[in-house]
Amino acid sequence: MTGAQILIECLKREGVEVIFGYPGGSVLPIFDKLYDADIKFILTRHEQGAAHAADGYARATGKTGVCLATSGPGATNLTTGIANAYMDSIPVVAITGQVKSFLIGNDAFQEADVTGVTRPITKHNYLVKNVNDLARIIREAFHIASTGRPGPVLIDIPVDIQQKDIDFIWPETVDIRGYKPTYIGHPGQIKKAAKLIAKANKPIIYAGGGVITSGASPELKALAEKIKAPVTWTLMGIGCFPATHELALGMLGMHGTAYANHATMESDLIIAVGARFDDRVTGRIDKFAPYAKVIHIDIDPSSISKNVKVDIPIVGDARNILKELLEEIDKIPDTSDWLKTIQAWKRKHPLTYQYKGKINPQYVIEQIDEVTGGEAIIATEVGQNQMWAAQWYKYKYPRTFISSGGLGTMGFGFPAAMGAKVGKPEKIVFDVAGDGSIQMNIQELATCVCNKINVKVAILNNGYLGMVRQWQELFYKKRYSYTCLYNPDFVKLAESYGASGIRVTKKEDVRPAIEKAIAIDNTVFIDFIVEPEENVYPMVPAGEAINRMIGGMA
Ligand SMILES: Cc1ncc(C[n+]2csc(CCOP(=O)(O)OP(=O)(O)O)c2C)c(N)n1
Ligand SMILES: [Mg+2]
Repeated sequence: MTGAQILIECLKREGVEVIFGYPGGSVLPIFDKLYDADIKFILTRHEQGAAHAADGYARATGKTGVCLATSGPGATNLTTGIANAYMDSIPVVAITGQVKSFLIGNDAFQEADVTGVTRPITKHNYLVKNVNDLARIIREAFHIASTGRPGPVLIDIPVDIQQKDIDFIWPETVDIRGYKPTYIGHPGQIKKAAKLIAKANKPIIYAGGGVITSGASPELKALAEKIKAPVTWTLMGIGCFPATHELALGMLGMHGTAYANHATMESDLIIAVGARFDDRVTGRIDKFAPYAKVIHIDIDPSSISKNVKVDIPIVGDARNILKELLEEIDKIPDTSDWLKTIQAWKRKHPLTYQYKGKINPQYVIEQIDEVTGGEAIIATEVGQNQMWAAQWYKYKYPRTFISSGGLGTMGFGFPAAMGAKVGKPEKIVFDVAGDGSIQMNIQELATCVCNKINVKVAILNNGYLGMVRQWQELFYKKRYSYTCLYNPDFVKLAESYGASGIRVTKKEDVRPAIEKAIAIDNTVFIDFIVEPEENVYPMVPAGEAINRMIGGMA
């Protein structure tokens, strides 16, 4: 078999159902084999779209996403998508063509040092130098991407390696020296944690994306209910605990709820599960949760005590550890006063907004929630749209909120929604978009239409790079430096691609438009003309403690 055939055979054996990608000179042998392979290939219109689609597919399904691009510009176009998956710990295998082996380092046509470029943004990467290593490398790549703390792995394959003929040997097992993630938590640490929990009066569970990755939502819910602790979550943790649950506090941090931030600051015990105390969560670090002891459950030992000093670290898989912890806890703390205080905060300081004559973006999200009954998959772009989608939709299940957390990549949402829809065709998939962000990968309209990938894009069209404008309004004396947008006619633009477009300017038309968009059997852009200078509140100004919120509690 040739290297290209080996690649396709290995992908099939790894269970790959779909590849997102774009062709070019250095991957012609692979594309020739794809021509009649029984793996679905989706031709995106930009390699960045392919990387984000593979990422969105992985987030929605829990499987490893795969993208493929040619050498040089194809590969460098993947890099934002790779960095995005890296920051959010998403399993993606990126395959790139490379110039012929003997030309590497020669400034050959379309040569880029892709393993060099992607070293700091991949969990691991490979340049295949010998075709005999190819099958082993592919197996290792899938293993590394999907185990431990997941992440993207890149395989760079020179054209001559793709063409070389050898006997195919499938490595039955994977054994990588120096890579043995810990899954089982230390029993002594789990015992200590149980003891600390028994003594707490104001515990809080702080859950992150790791809960979703490890499939630990049922155990998390069982823990919260057993010890009667309120649960707050990060942007990446959205969906890990039902937003409608009485113990739910919503998201914490810069645009978290007032009660989540106050509960965190007042708590005497933080049980952190699969979260990493990101600066958008902690705010000013030396003022963060001054009374709290911290239990930190995480599969990545390098996350522990990185930002916040941890009293009881437990390294391992969140689901395993929560199961053990649940068995270990026999004494239940008395949290009744604590829950009463929090209930009062929740009643007094809910998320709110005011109607000023134009459509409120928050209202659009509420209506999408009501129409879909909280059952849709919601992808987002980055900016205000993302925060409103995080705040106002009531997520009930893991893997239903797909958003660029760590990297904050404008242009992620639309191709990610496309990938999610490919992985979960039975679901209604929305991309909640900004008028700025949507233009960063708008070319993927063609991919959606050609492949009948039916995605609904709700553009919260405020005519601004809204989140940046909000910072300029609040911290730069309203000097709106290059944040006002001149936009195309999104309805006509969608139609020109063969998609559908709806424009909505009045509040009473919001819900019917959402219903109509869902009923249309096509990709739809809904252009919601919203209040241009609406802000996302509450807001913790950068560098402040998280209970010092604008629009929060006094
Ligand atoms: C690729 C990229 N470039 C720049 C930024 C900085 N940035 C963050 S939010 C934002 C504005 C986004 O505008 P829009 O998509 O219209 O969303 P809105 O905030 O108005 O909802 C910008 C420019 C970014 N996050 N990503
Ligand atoms: Mg905008």
